[in-house]
Amino acid sequence: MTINWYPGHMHKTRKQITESLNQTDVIIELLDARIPSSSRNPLIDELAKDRNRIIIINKSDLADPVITKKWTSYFNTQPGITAISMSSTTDKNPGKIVKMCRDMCKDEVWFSRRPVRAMIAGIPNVGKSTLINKIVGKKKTEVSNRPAVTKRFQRVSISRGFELIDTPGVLWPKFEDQTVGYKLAILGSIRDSILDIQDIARFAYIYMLENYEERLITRFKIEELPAESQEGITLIGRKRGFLLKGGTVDYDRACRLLIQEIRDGKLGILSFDDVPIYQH
Ligand SMILES: Nc1nc2c(ncn2[C@@H]2O[C@H](COP(=O)(O)OP(=O)(O)OP(=O)(O)O)[C@@H](O)[C@H]2O)c(=O)[nH]1
Ligand SMILES: [Mg+2]
Repeated sequence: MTINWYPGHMHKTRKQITESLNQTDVIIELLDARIPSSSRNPLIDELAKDRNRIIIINKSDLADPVITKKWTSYFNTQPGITAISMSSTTDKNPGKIVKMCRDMCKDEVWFSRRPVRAMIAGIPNVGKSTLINKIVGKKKTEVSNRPAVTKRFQRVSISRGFELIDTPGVLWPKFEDQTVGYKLAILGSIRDSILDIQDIARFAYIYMLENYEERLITRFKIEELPAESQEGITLIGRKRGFLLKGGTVDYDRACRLLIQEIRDGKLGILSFDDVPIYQH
């Protein structure tokens, strides 16, 4: 997969994060609970080290709760990290994040008598702006189910003495592991317009076949799933009646459908990243 997934605005955002750091008390890194490892930007990790930091494993409503719990425990064993999992869209008490931030830096900020500032960072489409709206209880930031919606830094006052900073999603220039790129593409953190959607769908099909075969069978009502991805996706298209003139299957449409249904949770809760083995 060769795509340009590090456009200019991401470079700019990275620079802006670095510049804003000395006015930031807490860095909150948002991850996608379905891919807690693949959605972790090493650049943010590097910038956040030695800082007050929180990791939020967001979109937990779309991931396997048992695996999410293991990931939360794992991150909490890492030095300097406090991790929690939540769902920005359904959480009943988003104010707990404010309390966590305040508790983390109360001594430092009391001394300087200025508002506590927490920056929300992460890759595109993980729910950064949604979380801010949820905490403030109003639609203060733009939200949409596509990557790179937030274009600039935005400071949102939450209460007297507390501010959240929304930032544009940022990726990193090169993935060491190609499967990371595929997972980010499947779950909507890379713009579809720069992706080879058929290539991504083939990866998704094989991944689902190997890890969640029953889900594919139930969702698409196919008893015998072909081992070959193109054949399998074509069959999905046929089942859905995606036919072109002359009766051939609209393969491209079938590819898009498969990816969209995975993204929307139509194939059930999914966890794509394995938890590392670590010492408790
Ligand atoms: N199911 C579910 N959807 C969520 C959750 N949080 C956010 N979303 C959805 O994810 C999509 C992206 O949310 P945004 O808040 O725009 O994401 P962002 O991280 O600000 O994205 P960029 O600004 O593009 O970097 C929207 O459709 C949200 O409704 C969550 O916890 N669960
Ligand atoms: Mg945003």
